[in-house]
Amino acid sequence: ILNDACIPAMSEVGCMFEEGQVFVPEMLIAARAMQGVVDILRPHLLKSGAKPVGTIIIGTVAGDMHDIGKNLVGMMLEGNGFAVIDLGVDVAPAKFVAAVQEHQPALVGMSALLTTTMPGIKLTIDALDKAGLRGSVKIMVGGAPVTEEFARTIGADGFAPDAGGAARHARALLGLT
Ligand code: B1M
Repeated sequence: ILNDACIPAMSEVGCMFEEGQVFVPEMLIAARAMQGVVDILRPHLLKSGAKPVGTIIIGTVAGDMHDIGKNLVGMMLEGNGFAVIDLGVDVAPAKFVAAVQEHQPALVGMSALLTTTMPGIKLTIDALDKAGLRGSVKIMVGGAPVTEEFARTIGADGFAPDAGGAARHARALLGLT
């Protein structure tokens, strides 16, 4: 349902926005419709039977309000046995740092949907580094404009193009394959 219908439909909405055929209110309507679908699918996505295997903190970086993809990633991670702490959207580097200090997760996942907010991922990695926490967590990044090459350039440990890939990659990064 997500891969064959909802996600392609969202891409179509994005293209129409780029072409000036629809505007922010229509994008919001599309986002609400998708959230409605996700709410219905949630119990099915979470069915897995896996035991808790570690804690992961996720969030959308500073300045960025997009959360549908991040929420899906969170659900897939939960479905794969992780305890997920979701910091929400517009998460400043200092908030990621405080959450890592408090919860001591195995992995931090960051989402960015805007080219203008992608640098926020690097700023967060730098802040974790400065706080002496970079060595204690793996970092995975994603979001429509984020690429594997970008992830490598900014010093992340991993990148995943979609929610299913994020769950698989998180397990691999933590040696749980
Ligand atoms: Co926005 N928006 N938006 N928007 N919006 C995009 C991203 C855009 C590409 C549309 C376009 O122009 N074609 C464009 C960005 C252009 C750019 O940066 N180059 C854009 C813009 C410009 C804007 C505003 C600036 C518009 C304005 O106000 N003028 C504004 C910015 C607000 C802000 O954040 N500060 C804005 C606002 C909004 C809404 C609020 C209206 C709404 C978001 C609602 C919400 O999220 N609650 C919205 C929407 C819906 C979109 C599009 C249409 C759809 C995004 C989406 O939900 N996709 C989007 C167009 C597009 O992406 N084609 C667009 C479905 C979702 C399942 O996919 O998020 O990519 P995605 O997540 C995937 C993967 O990327 C991956 O897994 C997910 C599941 O498969 N993934 C990860 C995501 N995070 C991951 C993390 C991981 C691993 C994988 O590891 C941790």
